[in-house]
Formats: sequence, structure tokens, C-alpha cells
Amino acid sequence: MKIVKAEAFNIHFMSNMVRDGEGHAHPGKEHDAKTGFFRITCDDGTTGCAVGGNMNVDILKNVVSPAIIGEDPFFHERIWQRMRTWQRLNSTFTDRTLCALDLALWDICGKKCGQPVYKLLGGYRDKVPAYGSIMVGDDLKGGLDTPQAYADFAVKLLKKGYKGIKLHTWMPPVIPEPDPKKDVAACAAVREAVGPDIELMLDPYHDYTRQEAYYLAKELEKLNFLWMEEPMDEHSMSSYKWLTEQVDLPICGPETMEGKNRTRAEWITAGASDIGRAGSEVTGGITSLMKSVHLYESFGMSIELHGNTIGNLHVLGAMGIAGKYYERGLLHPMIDYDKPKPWFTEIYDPMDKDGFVHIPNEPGLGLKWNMDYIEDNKDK
Ligand code: LLH
Ligand code: MG
Repeated sequence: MKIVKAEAFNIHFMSNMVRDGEGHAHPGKEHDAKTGFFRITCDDGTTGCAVGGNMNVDILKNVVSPAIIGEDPFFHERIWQRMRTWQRLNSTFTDRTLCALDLALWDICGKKCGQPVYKLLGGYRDKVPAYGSIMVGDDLKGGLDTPQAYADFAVKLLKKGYKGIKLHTWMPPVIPEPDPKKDVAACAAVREAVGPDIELMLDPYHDYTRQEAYYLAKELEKLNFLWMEEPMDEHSMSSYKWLTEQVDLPICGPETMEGKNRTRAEWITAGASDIGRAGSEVTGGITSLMKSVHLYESFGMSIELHGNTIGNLHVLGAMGIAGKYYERGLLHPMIDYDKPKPWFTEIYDPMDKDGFVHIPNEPGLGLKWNMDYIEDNKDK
């Protein structure tokens, strides 16, 4: 089996999400937007696809596609390793871009074997509990503008079946200065509204000082939070080691740090977090994420996966260690999360009334494409 074609292009769509000055997403005015799409075709007609995730379409078109023509997609690890080494001299060849290649390859392997990807990886479970991951705070009436707005929304999420909830609180430029006291007010309001038995997590401003992060952790201990993630710049591993040593609250990380499984190894041996973190998009795909999962398992640590990605869902289905949750979101009172994006006919992570997301069981990644929409709306 050989790869004969690889295509990357943008798909246009109408979006009601806007990015603020620091890149955080919020609801906003509908506008024309675009997202990347990558498709590999093999000599027997099998295709594998990936969409979105901030992939770099130019790199996929000009670097990846020519390099993989003629390769056997089942020599997946070899292709992934070779493309990984290309990243060294090309800063725009991101892990998110490597992830698009990796997902498309796993999709092909699954389709060809007639098995969902999580079973090819070594199936462990076919459903995972989801936590509701609430979007970064804003100043929108009817949105996430006050601690009470978080509390009201959290109660709505419980009614949908979520058993755990994570808050992303306010960050500049929505507020002029980061404000840990305001974060604690939102966390306390949510705890009060949902009662003592719901698991809660906080993902605050990502650039607090050690003292601010320490203050937050001590307050969250009183509110019985399950973990806190990314309260400081993750490039300072020593700050995380310092925080993890000071507080009882479990610290989860690193989330966005580059370096894939090797960075995770450094954090583990430094004792820089209590719970591990990685994700298929931020660490270069399923292939790399499985390396991190096995690494954490070897050190007796759990890992919570970052983001609502199809790659994470399949890895969660193949994880024999905790990793308890699938991060479902980002959720917001003014956004219908369950509405499929126009390039899909169905969402891949519907949640049942008990708060579980079932791992897609169709061969490959199990994504339900609307190829007519994609062909009609691609870059001309
Ligand atoms: O900063 C943001 O907009 C969010 O924190 C975002 O990155 C989100 O994906 C996250 O961190 N989830 O855990
Ligand atoms: Mg996070």
C-alpha cells in the first residue's frame, strides 16, 4: 500500500467565534473564517483526513505532502519520526501541523484494518466521562461576565449530565489586569452552586507570578478543587516545581509546552507537576501522545488530556491509567457546542445523559465528513 496523493487547503465557513488580543476565543459577530484541511489518498483509494487544530496548510502542502508520496502509511512511526526532525529548522512546522499528518495516517490504518483507531492502539475502554470546560471569561451580558454567571452556567451543565466542570476565568485584554481574587470569587460561586460532590478544576490566566499562583492554589484547596493547570508561563519549569512543592492542591501540566514527550519526561523527573498533561494537537498527534501516556504510566502518574480533539478521544480509549476525563468544550452560554461544524454531518463527541462520551467505533477516526461542503468551500 502506497500514498499517492496528499492535499492541504483551507475551508471557508461562517464563524461566530472571535479571538481577543491574546488569542482567547469568545462569542462575537458572525464573519467569514477559514480552517485547514489535510487529506492523504492511497493507491487502493483509501483516504485519511484531518481538519482544523491550527494546522499550517502551507507546510503540509509544501513540505509534508512531497515527502510522504510513495510511503507505506503503515510505516507510520517512520514517517512521523522523519517529519519530526524537519521541525528543528522550520519553526512554522508546528506540533499542531505534525498532528494533522499523524491523524490522517491513523485514519488510513484504521480504515484499512476495519477497526477504530483506539482498538489499533490497544483498546482499554469504549467511553469516557467528560467534564464541561467553560470558555475564558468575557464582558458579555448573558455570557461569562460575573462569578454568578459562571455559577448559573455550571448548574445548567450539571443538568446536561456533566459530573465535572473546569473554569477558564478572566484574562487580559478582557480585564485590564489579571485578578486572582476575581478568579477565586468565580470558583467559590461555582462550588456553592454545584455542591460538594462535583469535581472542579481551574485554568486561570497563564502568566501569573509564583505568589499569585500560590495564593490561587491555597484558596482552591479550601474549595476542594481537583486540580489547577497553567497558572504560570510553562517555560519556567522551576516555577512549577516550586509551586508543586509548596501546595497540596494537585498541579496539572505541562499543557502547551513544546517538546512533546521529552518535555514531559523532564517535568516528571523534576517533580514539576502532580498530574501530567499533553494533547494530540499540542504534542504532535496520537503517536506522540501515546508516548507521553506510557511515560506517565511508567512513573505511576496520571495524565489529563488537553482539548476536545478526536485524537484525544481515541487515546483515552487506549489508556490503561487514569486520565479520568475528556475535556469537552470550550462551552459558553451563548454557543451551541452540539451543533456540528459545516464540514461534519455529526459531531464526534456527543455526550450521553450520564456524562459519558463514547469513542467512535467506525473504522479509522470515525469522523463523519460533509465532503460536498468541503469541496464547495475550499480555497480556490
Ligand atoms: O487560553 C485559552 O483560551 C484556553 O485556556 C485554551 O487554551 C484551552 O484550550 C485550555 O487551556 N484548555 O484546557
Ligand atoms: Mg488548559
